[in-house]
Amino acid sequence: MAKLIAIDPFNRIEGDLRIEIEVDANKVISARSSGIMFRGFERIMPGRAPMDALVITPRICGICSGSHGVAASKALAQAQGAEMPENGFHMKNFILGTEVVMSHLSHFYLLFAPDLANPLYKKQSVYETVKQRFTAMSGTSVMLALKARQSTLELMGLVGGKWPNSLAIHPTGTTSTMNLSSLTRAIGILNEFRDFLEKRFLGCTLSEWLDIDSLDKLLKWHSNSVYCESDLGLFLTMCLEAGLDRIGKGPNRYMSYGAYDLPDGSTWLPEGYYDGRSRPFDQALIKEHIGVSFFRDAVEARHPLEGVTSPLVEKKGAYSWTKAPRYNGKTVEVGPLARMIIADEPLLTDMIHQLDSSVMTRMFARLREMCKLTKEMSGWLERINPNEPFYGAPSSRFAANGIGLIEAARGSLGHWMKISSNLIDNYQVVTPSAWNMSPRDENGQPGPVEQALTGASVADTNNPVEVNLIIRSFDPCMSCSVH
Ligand code: NFE
Ligand code: MG
Repeated sequence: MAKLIAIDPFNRIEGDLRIEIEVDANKVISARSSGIMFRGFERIMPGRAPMDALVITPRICGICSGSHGVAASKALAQAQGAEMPENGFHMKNFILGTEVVMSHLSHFYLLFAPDLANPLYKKQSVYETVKQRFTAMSGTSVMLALKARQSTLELMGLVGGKWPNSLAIHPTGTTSTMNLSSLTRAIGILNEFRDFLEKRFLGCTLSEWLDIDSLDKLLKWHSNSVYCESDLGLFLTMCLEAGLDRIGKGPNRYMSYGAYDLPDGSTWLPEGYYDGRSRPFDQALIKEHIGVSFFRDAVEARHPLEGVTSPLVEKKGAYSWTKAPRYNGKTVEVGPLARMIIADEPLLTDMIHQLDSSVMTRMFARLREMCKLTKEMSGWLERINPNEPFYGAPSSRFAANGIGLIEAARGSLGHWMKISSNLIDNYQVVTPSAWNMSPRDENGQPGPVEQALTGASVADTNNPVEVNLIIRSFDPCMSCSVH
């Protein structure tokens, strides 16, 4: 007989998540993901001056406030037709990059890896080492990662003035500036962080690691006794021995808004949609469904510019405060794996072809991105010119609506702002975790995590570690999800 298991609250994630799974003969036969609180940021915004978005929306989340700031600033810039000096691009990219790197590092060491020290994995050959390094709050690598995380916070202070909720991010650039001394300090801190990655996380240089461009080369790297003892090497051993390459298959449709705008109009990471083939991305195809979400509306699915946020606690059949965003009516996965596939990153593209989407590929994409970003960020620092402006003249005139689409740590983040008479008329936010943690849509299609859980084997229903790992591989943030 099927057994219903509710995990509520789900621990070691951002915000409050309830997961319900139905398990029959040790297999998950259905899953429900619920955002269990209403926060109402979209209700706070109407009637306010548009620039208030820079102060209010970062408060949606304690871990990705900079990302919301950058998205809001981009929406405002579009609404004003604002221009930004070159330094503004590099500063905002550096702030966003630092936040993403910090988030990926925290996710791996503080949120994800402690599950590998679960007694379920006692039989794995590296269990004792895993336990010693990754046990929550006391693992030897966890303690070093905390120190490395601290250095990313120092970087945030230097470049963004403070974190969380930097006030330096504006449509026309940043009100924080850098001089030779702060630039030198930032380069030093970034080098220290890189040192942690090379010595502890990778066991090889960043360049050696980034040169690995296929699964074959990854396995060859892993067969070297030096590398397989690094934290990443150990993680790979666990993935292969515990079968993390075979659980957590997502919808295999991926989306990225593209990110890290560059002064020449290009982006460092491309936008795109992938469903087995690369296709152009069109934001007009996004709609949010509310069929099983606690919201009232005469219309089931709307484009965010026309979005309505009207809470309805007693709604029959509803089980989540998260709306269900869909692209062209389809469930899509967002996040580092989506970004790496859409950017045609060689290692992840090969892994996805040979291994399919799984806990392992999703985690490797995130960790790959952390390393790629760390390298790229040095370049952005070098391009900052302390003798040039960081900030263009502000304006209080808003001639159009604004859409700010960026890639936050967990995936595609969009702010849609409708303006009338220089005031906000409607403000809709669609977060990465709304995409990945969404409940069913009006057509009954489960969200990506619900889908990834369905079909998973659970060895011990009293200790469903596989379920934890599948959910955590998406790095959910429910504060963002319900905003
Ligand atoms: Ni609250 Fe966030 C990121 C955003 S996830 S962490 O990354 O937006 O939905
Ligand atoms: Mg929203």
